Amino acid sequence: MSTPLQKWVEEQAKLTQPDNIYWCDGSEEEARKLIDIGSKKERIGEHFIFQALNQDKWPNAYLHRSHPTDVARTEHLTFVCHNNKNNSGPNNNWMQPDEAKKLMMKLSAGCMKGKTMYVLPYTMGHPDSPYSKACVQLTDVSYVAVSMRIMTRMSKKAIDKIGESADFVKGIHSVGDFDPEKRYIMHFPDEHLVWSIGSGYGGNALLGKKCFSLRIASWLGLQEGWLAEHMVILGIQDPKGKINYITAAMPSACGKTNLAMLESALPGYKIWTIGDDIAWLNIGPDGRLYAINPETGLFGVAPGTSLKTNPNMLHTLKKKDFYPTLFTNTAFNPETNEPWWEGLDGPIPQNLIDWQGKPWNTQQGTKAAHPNSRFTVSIYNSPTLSKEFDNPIGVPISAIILGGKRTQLIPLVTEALNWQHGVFMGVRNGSETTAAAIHKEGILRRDPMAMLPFCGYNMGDYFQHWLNMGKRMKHPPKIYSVNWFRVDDEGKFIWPGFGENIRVLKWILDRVNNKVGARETPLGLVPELKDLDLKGLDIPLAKLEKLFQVNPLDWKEELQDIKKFLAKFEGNLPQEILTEYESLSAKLKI
Ligand code: GTP
Ligand code: SPV
Ligand code: MN
Repeated sequence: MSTPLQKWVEEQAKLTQPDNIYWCDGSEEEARKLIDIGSKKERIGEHFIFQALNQDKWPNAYLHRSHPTDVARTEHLTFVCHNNKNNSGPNNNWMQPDEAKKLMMKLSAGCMKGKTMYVLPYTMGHPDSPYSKACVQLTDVSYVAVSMRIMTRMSKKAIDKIGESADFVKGIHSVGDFDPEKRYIMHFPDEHLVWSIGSGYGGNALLGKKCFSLRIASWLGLQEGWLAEHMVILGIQDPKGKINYITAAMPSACGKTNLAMLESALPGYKIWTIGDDIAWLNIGPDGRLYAINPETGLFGVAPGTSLKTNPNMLHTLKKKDFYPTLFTNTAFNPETNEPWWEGLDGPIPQNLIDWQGKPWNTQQGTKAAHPNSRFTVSIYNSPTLSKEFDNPIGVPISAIILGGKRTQLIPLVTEALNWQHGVFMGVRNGSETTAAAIHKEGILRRDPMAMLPFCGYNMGDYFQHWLNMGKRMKHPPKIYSVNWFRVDDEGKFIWPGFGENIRVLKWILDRVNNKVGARETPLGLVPELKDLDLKGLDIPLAKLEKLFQVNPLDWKEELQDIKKFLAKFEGNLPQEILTEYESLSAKLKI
């Protein structure tokens, strides 16, 4: 007798027609075998899937070059297919589920011919955690199988957990022929199913990540009373050794990975990493909010990563004794057999090969590494890994930070007056767009809680869910907005960022622990400059003041933009959000 899982795999094999089916067990030996296959047999275009890098300098590291059109998430090809269109909301593309399935069946028929179907059993969250979920993904490319082994807990334990049940999280993935016209990432929230074709890129292809752990999980969270969020989780240790845990939501490529592994510029403070991208938040029996990171890997942006900006990441990437680390679409130095990207320490090497495998011409003004080139590395390699990482119930959260890339208007840090005010802060969150998704860079887009591309249901209902969660907590975390990216009149960042961000975190801890006061502005509470530890920094007073400036005249356009955005959710927008909007307008006297 076959189990529902086996039957499901057989059914998919009938449709996609692979030459072989291979059930992965997540072992190290198996990963070696997959790397070997990807280095010698499987190709994308003219390149093998994996190319071994300098093993002395970058132990167990491999370079992967994607199809040239397949370099970032494709939000316009991503659909959330609820039966009722309104449940998907104005924030998602929608297709009627039967119609979406018909389309996917057509595109998938025979798509694995001549290939191996890898069956990947994994859990998101520690298998012993009451919050973890058992999942199975199918894929037809070794790159995705190896990446999933780094990013998730892939093992037979997931199969044991599923047992005879038909209730497991299903992912069907094929790179198809990489045709961007036939590329779809389809979500079926009520069936716990993600079906993706035509892309091998992270968020489109590692289906445990954004597709399940945010889009589907956020929908589960709405029904079951928890939150799935695009957030970092970290512990901040103070000079007395006390550790407070916080989370931070920031849109893609806005600094989460850097914050999660921050090397403190203040003596006595230390950061402990729990997660750099996704948090699942549950209310504990003590009325506090607890966070787990469902992932086990870091899929981080390479450009800008250096010993200066993120030394802990460089140590993570170079650590011996774990297997393996992948670099995707970075440049390559053929003389030393090393990966390279813009912003890496040292002089720019001569004769670089660009991310597409062609000699890099410095005159052309192109980047050698793709701006969204990434590394995939195990979080267990990180020297800053928290000892609570595998704690099945997670860590209690004292503060939630909401951030984005705003060159104007938004102060370095602002504390919300209460939970509802903080939720509104998150709702009006915006960011200037980056290279992590395919769209024009540098344009302001509203991105509530950094979840706009990842909320698997109507965001109006999502705002209400946040408000409800606040009411259920006896000790809700305080909420803060941060912005590392405000610029001066010359367009230069005022705040040094990176390791110096600890100064802002210290103020947040001091507030959480009732050690300092604050100054009220129309937006909320900001630090008195005397309470912000600026020792050793050399920022002129006028610029410091600019970091916290709230000029009501500048806010006119911003308020109009917020209002326009809120109007999209009419019919599902909670009254409390409108009340907060009116209150902000009144405070700014606009
Ligand atoms: P995703 O993985 O896409 O979700 O991105 P992320 O939010 O983890 O972003 P990440 O930490 O990788 O940072 C993205 C870019 O922002 C990199 O180029 C960093 O160098 C830059 N960055 C990060 N922190 C700071 C900061 O404090 N100040 C400035 N100016 N830049 C920063
Ligand atoms: C992001 O874009 O927010 C990422 C990378 O973290 S991806 O896995 O593609 O979503
Ligand atoms: Mn992300």
